[in-house]
Amino acid sequence: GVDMSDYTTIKVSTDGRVGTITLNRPEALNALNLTLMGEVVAAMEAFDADTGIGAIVLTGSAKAFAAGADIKEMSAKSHADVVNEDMISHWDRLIGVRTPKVAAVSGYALGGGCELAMMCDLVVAAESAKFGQPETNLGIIPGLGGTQRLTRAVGKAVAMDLVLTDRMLSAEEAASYGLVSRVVPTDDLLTAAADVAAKIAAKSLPVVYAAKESVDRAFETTLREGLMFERRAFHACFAFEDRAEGMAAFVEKRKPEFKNR
Ligand code: CO8
Repeated sequence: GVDMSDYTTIKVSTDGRVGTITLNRPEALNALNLTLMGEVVAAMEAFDADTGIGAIVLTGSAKAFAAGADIKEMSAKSHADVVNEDMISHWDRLIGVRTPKVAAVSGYALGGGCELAMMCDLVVAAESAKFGQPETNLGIIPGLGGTQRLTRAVGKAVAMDLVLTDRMLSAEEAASYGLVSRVVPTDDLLTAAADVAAKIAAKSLPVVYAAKESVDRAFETTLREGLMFERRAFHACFAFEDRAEGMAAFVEKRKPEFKNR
C-alpha cells in the first residue's frame, strides 16, 4: 500500500465510519491520469480492508468531479501502447471493493469521470452537475463502461444521445433518467453525501454487503437467478448476530447496536 501522506493527486480523510477520497488535480479538472488512477484504487482498497470504514465518499471539486481520462497523457499513445498498458483494467479493481461507494458529483462528470461515478454504488449530484460521454469528439469511444453502465442506467435512447452527440445531462435530467439518486443544492453536496454514507456505515457490514451484492446481481443475471441469489442471501442473514439484534431492538423500541463489523 501507498502511505496516505504520499498521495499527490487525491486527498483522503475519515470521519467516524465514513472514508472520503477527494480527487485533487484542479489544474486539469481532475483528469484521470495514471497516477490518480493508482492512488484512487489504492485508497479505495485500503478503506475496504478497514472494517472501521462502512462507506466511502468519492468526490471532486465544485467545478469538476472529473473531466475524463487525461487527454494529454493519452494523446501520444499507439494502439500497441494502450493494449499493452491496459490501463482501463486497473480501474476494474474498484468492482472488487465491497464497501459501498457514494459518488458526490459537482460540475463536470465527463467521459471517464462519468464512468467513474457510475462505478460507484450510488450517485448524489449537486444542482451544478453535468454528465456526458463526449469521447467521440476525440476519435475514441467510452472505454470504462460508458456504453454499458450508462445504457443500463438510463436506457438506450438517452445513452445513444449522450454517446453519439456529446450532449450533457443536467443533475435534474440525470435524476429523472435514473443515473443519480438525489439532487441537492451545490453548497450542500458534501454534507448530503456524508449523511448518505453515514447512514449506510451505521448498519451491519455483512448485511450491507449482502444487500449490495443482491442489487448488483440484477445487472448480471436473469430474474429467476437473481431472485434465487436474493433468497439465499436473505436466508443467510439469519446467521448474523446483527439480525437478532436488529429485530430485538425493534421489538424493544430502542436503537440497534450492531456488532458484526
Ligand atoms: N484531460 C487533460 N486535461 C484536461 C481535461 C482532460 N480530460 N479536461 C480539462 N483539462 C485541462 C485543460 O486542458 C485546461 O488545462 P490548461 O489550463 O493547461 O489549458 C484545464 O484542464 C481547464 O480546462 P478548460 O480550460 O478546458 O476549462 P473550461 O471550463 O473552458 O472547459 C470542459 C471545461 C468543457 C470540461 C473542457 O475542459 C473539456 O471539454 N474537457 C475535456 C472533456 C472530455 O473530452 N472528456 C473525455 C476524455 S476521454 C475519456 O474520458 C475516455 C475514457 C476511457 C477510459 C479511461 C479510463 C481512465
